[in-house]
Amino acid sequence: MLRYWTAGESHGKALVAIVDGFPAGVEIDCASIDAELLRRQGGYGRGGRQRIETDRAELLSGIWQNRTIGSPIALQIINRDAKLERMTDLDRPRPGHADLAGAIKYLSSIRGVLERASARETAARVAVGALAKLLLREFNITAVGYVVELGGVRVDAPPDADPRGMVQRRDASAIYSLVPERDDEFRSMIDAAGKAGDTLGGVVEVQVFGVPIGLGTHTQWDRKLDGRIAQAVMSIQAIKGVEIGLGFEAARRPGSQVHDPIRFDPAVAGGPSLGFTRPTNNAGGLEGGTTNGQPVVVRAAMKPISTLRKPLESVNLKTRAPEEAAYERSDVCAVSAAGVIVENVVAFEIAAALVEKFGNDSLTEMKARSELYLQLARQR
Ligand code: EPS
Repeated sequence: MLRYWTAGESHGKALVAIVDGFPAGVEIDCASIDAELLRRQGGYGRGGRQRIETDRAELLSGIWQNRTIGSPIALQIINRDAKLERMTDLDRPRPGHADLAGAIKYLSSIRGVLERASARETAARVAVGALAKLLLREFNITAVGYVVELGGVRVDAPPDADPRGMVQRRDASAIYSLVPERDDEFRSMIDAAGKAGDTLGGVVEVQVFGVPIGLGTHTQWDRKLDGRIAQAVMSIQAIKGVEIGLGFEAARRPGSQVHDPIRFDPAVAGGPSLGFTRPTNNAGGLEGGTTNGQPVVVRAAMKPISTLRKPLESVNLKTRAPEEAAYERSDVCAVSAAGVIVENVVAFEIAAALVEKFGNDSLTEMKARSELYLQLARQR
């Protein structure tokens, strides 16, 4: 079982993660983990905090001579803005944040709640996902995340089955969409929202290429891979909706325009689909909670950041009298960052499913078992 936990407050000393069940023998590439952390800090519309931090993952255990050894991997990301002890409490909860529900539930300060609820925690999840990608790389599995909608405006790209081309276009875009030519339009929207003291949300999409047929299972509800992905993605700060493949659109179409016909092409029998091709991928690579050899497609809806410079109505928790919500430094738009976070969170769930199928002791055994399985599956 591959799993992880995170710890850390937004302005505490560090963010920490422990990854348990990571197979031995995977080569560690710290630069690729830090590159993901840098991407998470970027995207047009981020706030002042990102100018203070230079996030780097320091691996503290589970590695010897640059390879994993099968032990738990502990990592930390130091917070430069570690000023928690000097920070005061808030008395007016901000609508949309965990402030009100958290302070009541824990009979505590708002500060104690917001520091852990903050999306700063996603830096740890990105580092963990980037680590999982080093395992996926060994099986030629690639995850690509990008923005498909921002502030209610869609940014559709022509379909592309080549992850490298997608990554190139996404990395050329200031908002991490696949259409950098439209950046100016979105920059202006973000600028206008910022000037108005408002914030913008959006939708991000992740495609995972090269996933073999047969990860996950139909046999038990909590092992269905679509369900696991949905839980992992929904738990990301500010995410309010998750779709797989066509998602909600599937409910609006007749079955003949939803389900992906099955064909067989011996020319691609050596690939992850074992030759079973689909002219469409409306299922988003998952049928019956199991991968079907097509790319896994996940979309997530991010609400606009809840901290507004022009605050909404709230109540002073000391007096219960109406007052404006508190304001703390924040982003105008973090949808680009959400693209990076969802990409890495989904990558982790795919890696966990891979480990579940092929074992988590060593990469060598995983590869041998994967080969044997593919060989048996081709004969099925
Ligand atoms: C974030 C760090 C935070 C916020 C943001 C995300 O830093 P600070 O509170 O010091 O400005 O910028 O968090 C939120 C907007 C939120 O709602 O949680 C980060 O590193 O991503």
